[in-house]
Amino acid sequence: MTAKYKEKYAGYLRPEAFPSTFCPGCSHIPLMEIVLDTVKQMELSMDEILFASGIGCAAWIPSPHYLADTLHTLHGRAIAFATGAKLANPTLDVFVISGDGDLASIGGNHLIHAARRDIDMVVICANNFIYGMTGGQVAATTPIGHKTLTTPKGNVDRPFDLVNLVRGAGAGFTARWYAGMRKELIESIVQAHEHKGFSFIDVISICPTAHGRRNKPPGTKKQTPIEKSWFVSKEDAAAMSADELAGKYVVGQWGKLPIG
Ligand SMILES: Cc1ncc(C[n+]2csc(CCOP(=O)(O)OP(=O)(O)O)c2C)c(N)n1
Ligand SMILES: [Mg+2]
Repeated sequence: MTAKYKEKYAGYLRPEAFPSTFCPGCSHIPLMEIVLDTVKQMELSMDEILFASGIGCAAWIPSPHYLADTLHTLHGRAIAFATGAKLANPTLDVFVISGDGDLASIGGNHLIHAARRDIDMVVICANNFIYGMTGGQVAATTPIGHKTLTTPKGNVDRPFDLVNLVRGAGAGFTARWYAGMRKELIESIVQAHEHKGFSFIDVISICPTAHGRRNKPPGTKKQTPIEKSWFVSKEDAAAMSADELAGKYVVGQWGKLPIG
């Protein structure tokens, strides 16, 4: 941690958590900073926020890095713990920051039911398409055809569209961005925090170590298949056919779906 970085995040990051365990090139790092930059911009006190996470590399974003109260919980159970904390202290600002495996695979039931019950919290999913921390096994978010530790010939199962899953379950605020879309992410985190009820942000995150190196385009040194052409705004997507949208990730913000 450089002196400049230490100064920038004094009161927000724990210097003793550095050097961090994140690999070089991991997008969980900019996401870790973007959430703090947004907290600063909103002038929220770190003393009045609870950050909950489960288990995984993404779960390390708040704990041990953030200088705040953190709940580093059981795998898949961050939302359950966060719900309990919110019920016990409704004035608490509750943020859950965890991975796609944690929130949507083992924790999928907690995710959809917290959305259905409209529990007032902000859930940020660092979605790197795999179980990164344990070596890169296939997850409920792995794109079709992508190679993982457990699908060496390519994943054959349809992945969850996390925004549509959570929106279908009842969430009133949902968004999806790539971790490099800093401005958009900050704006969505502000709006998610202002939204009274369940908010969910799907953040596509590069994992060079466990996902990128198995799926990099042939002939390049890039450690990820993720590129700008993957992302289509929801406005542009509205004019595209299902075939044109195959393999794309629609980015933007969405409100509540009507029941029925
Ligand atoms: C009950 C239980 N099952 C499995 C594990 C092993 N495990 C730890 S983290 C993890 C996956 C984490 O993936 P994700 O949430 O996507 O985070 P990432 O590491 O990709 O950022 C798994 C399967 C565990 N710790 N506990
Ligand atoms: Mg993951």
